[in-house]
Amino acid sequence: MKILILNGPNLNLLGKREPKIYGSETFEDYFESLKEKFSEFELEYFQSNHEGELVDKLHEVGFSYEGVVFNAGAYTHTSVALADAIKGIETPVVEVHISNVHQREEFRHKSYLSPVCKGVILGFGLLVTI
Ligand code: CA2
Repeated sequence: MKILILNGPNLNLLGKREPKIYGSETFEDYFESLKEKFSEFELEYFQSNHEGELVDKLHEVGFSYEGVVFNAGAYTHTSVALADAIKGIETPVVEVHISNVHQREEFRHKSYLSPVCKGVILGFGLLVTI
């Protein structure tokens, strides 16, 4: 089962800045623990700060992978292009956020992606447990 973990802008800074909001673990270390914990899945990780590259990646995997776990970062609150891309592919996409965006600024309460995603998970930090 192929699953893509897709991260958007600034998430390459995880573990390096703002530890109070986003924790102190780098995504690369976190990804290693995910691969160990979920060894029955074929996990792939891709991060980009560029909207078009995220669209391209969704198109690339969106007819062959079983799922995408997508933290679109700030594009969540702005991107019609990403919403259209999610709507246009067959693979189900789950929207995730590390922080509880509803406890934060008003502009983070709006998601263009939630209506076209299979589900939404937010506010649990980088939790590996199921
Ligand atoms: O809580 C989340 O996962 C967010 O998607 C993170 C985005 C933010 O714009 C969304 O509203 C909620 C920001 C990602 C920035 O990540 C950083 C990590 C470390 C240091 C600085 C930024």
